[in-house]
Amino acid sequence: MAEITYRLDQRRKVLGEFPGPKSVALTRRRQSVVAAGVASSVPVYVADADGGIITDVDGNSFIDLGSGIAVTSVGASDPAVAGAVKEQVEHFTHTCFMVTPYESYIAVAEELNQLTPGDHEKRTVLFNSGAEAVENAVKVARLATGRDAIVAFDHAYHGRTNLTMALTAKAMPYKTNFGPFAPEIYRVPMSYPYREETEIKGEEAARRAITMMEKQIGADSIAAILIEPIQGEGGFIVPADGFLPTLAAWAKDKGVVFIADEVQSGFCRTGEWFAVQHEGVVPDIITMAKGIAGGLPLSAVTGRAELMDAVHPGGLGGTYGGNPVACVAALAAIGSMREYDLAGRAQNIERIVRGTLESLQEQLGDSGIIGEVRGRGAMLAVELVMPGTAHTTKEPNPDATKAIAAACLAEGVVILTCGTYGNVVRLLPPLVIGDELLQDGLDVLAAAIRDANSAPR
Ligand code: PLZ
Repeated sequence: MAEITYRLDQRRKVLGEFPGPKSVALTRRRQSVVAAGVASSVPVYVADADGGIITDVDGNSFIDLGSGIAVTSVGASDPAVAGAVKEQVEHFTHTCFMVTPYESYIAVAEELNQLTPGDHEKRTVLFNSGAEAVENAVKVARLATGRDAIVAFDHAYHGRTNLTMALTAKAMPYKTNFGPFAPEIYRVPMSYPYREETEIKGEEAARRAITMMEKQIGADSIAAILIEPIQGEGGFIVPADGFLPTLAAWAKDKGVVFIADEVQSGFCRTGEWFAVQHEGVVPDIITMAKGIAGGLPLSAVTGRAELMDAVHPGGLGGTYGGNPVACVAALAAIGSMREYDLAGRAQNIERIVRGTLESLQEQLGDSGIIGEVRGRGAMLAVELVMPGTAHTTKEPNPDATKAIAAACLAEGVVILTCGTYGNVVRLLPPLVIGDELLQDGLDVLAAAIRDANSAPR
């Protein structure tokens, strides 16, 4: 396997003042010009980024355990991506694939048709964002089936456009006061093993959702089931084994399109190319974005040829969809994933992270604040609960979660939170991060969790 080389020193460094004066000045400048609705979780401004490091305008170096929300899996300045982009922009930045098409779009479609699960005939269409991919997967499913209803799950996140807000579960900050929402969206229970009242197998959890679909919507009215195989924003929820395969089998039987939203979980993140592969599930349609193009905005919908090609010519598209710069970046990023075996590296990241966090959980014991350590590959999380509730009420602990993220940041570690209850710390390091740097970041996280655990209550 090829060795990864880095351009920036792969070490954490936080200077005295934090945030530094240049970042403080930029925050002030921003406040009078940037809309308040777009918030940033970290109060520093980026100067450079490479491998597992982000540097800021004041000379601090942070360990990146977020990858810009699971995007820069190959790093934020992968030489192959950077080279391909440079070369492309010197020729043409855009012509619009719907006007004067180009080869790289076709090459991305070839890659995705081959990489996504299942050996059936497939077709691909490209867009810019994850939300746009989800919107278009829904368009295809509705048109191909002639049905209206779309089923989404508790804790789901699918985007911020009107249709994808409707598909997203959490009100604040995503939906509150942004309605009215798109109609014909139905929500059914997810399999969330840690929070089930009594232990329930994946198949039973799927039956619970299926009964609801059959009784409250009617199978014949359902165009598609849309699901994140591992839920992202909702809390890195891994459904119980058997949940996804049971739903997929039911969908197949009822002529319901099974859409896997792999916007966050795709492209080696979970230790496989796609998270559905852990359970051998073959979706009819798969939505992709984030990790696909090394940081360039690109998204894709790949699906069964007969569904995708049901749409009339001109029915799908958009000015920038499959922009040529983003397409060559995707081809380069996918190349790097293969060259450096990033799926294998994600599995290695899981071993290292679990080694640290599971032993910490054991040390803190049943009365500690770690409710659960979960996830797959390099999509891992810690769910935090109130002291003494880990095995009883499992009362969420969003305050500790915020305190831990802030403590990590002050020590030079960028870490993200998520979860319906705001009580999950999630780890999404670039897959190219070095073992030592990752361990340093984890040690900082472990210390922050310990501190929160022993903080006065
Ligand atoms: N589907 C599964 O995770 C984006 C959103 C962050 P876009 N997740 C990060 C935020 O607060 O906006 C996401 C996802 C899944 C769809 C999306 C939407 O992708 O590229 O943000 O539109």
